[in-house]
Amino acid sequence: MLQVEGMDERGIPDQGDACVRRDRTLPLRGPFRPCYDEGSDKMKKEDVYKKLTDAVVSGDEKLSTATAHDAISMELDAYECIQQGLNKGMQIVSDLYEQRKVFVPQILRSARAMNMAVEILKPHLEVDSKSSGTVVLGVVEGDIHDIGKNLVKLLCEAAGYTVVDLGKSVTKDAFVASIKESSPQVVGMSSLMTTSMVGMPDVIAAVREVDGNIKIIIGGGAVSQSYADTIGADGYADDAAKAVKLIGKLVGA
Ligand code: B12
Repeated sequence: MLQVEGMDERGIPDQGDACVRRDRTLPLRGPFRPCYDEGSDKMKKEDVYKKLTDAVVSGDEKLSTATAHDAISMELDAYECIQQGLNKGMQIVSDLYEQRKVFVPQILRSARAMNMAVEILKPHLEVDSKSSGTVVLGVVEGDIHDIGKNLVKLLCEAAGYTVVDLGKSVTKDAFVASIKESSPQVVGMSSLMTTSMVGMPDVIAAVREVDGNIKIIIGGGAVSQSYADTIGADGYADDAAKAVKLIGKLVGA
């Protein structure tokens, strides 16, 4: 079988010597190689975050869901598990994809491992009960990359915002129809592709024509603060937690 540099024979990224079990007599669960001492009676929260990260990197949904359950029984903060564990794993997989060390099937397995763990953690997110406002979110037309947008949605909801999720490949007309219907304080657009980000200025113009007070923010791997400045967006954030802070600043929450 072809073995890629930096990966084992199953296509799992090499995690270095620190992750290789010393005691190989215990059965391994799935393709994951634990980085903590299974003999010790207590896992630290850092071990759980690391395990969640590794489960996403190796696309191991059994491990990601089992670890999410462990996190809940240990009463760990669900938000931190998503940010420090699952999201970190997805960023690692994205980088490996860029380096051509993993390919589409692995990416999809990783996304599934992450989403299944998120579903378990979601009900345990501490949700701010006062509604802080309405945010319309969508991935711009021609772009189907919605993993990042879904994380932004999740953390916005946890912060108490009502989120109208327009999904992926959202047309300008769909953004406009949605703001007419839900009168949001903020519209957030996501783009991961240079071919789709060019549609953002048109959406901004159309939204402003309907309501000049709505704040418009952008994010996703294809865009940057300087692109946001160029097209006249009200803000940019490079991760979901920063997106929530940015929204809070813009709506004065
Ligand atoms: C996963 C992935 C896929 C998956 C998507 C699954 C899904 N449901 O999303 C699949 C395999 C389907 C896919 C398909 C394609 N992909 Co792809 N994909 C990726 C990959 C590896 C990771 C993206 C990702 O999910 N990252 C993890 C998330 C958590 O990060 P994120 O999206 O950046 O989101 C964070 C922040 O940006 C921010 N954020 C995100 N949105 C928003 C919104 C707001 C308002 C704010 C404030 C913040 C914010 O918060 C998020 C969480 O922290 C990237 C490579 C990369 N390094 O990004 C390529 C990449 C985006 N894909 C690429 C391409 C070309 C494609 C395809 C065209 C491939 C093909 N030839 O068919 C198709 C696209 C079809 C289409 N029309 O969209 C290119 C784009 C190149 C470019 N510059 O235009 C990339 C960059 C890979 C590459 N270098 O070639 N892809």
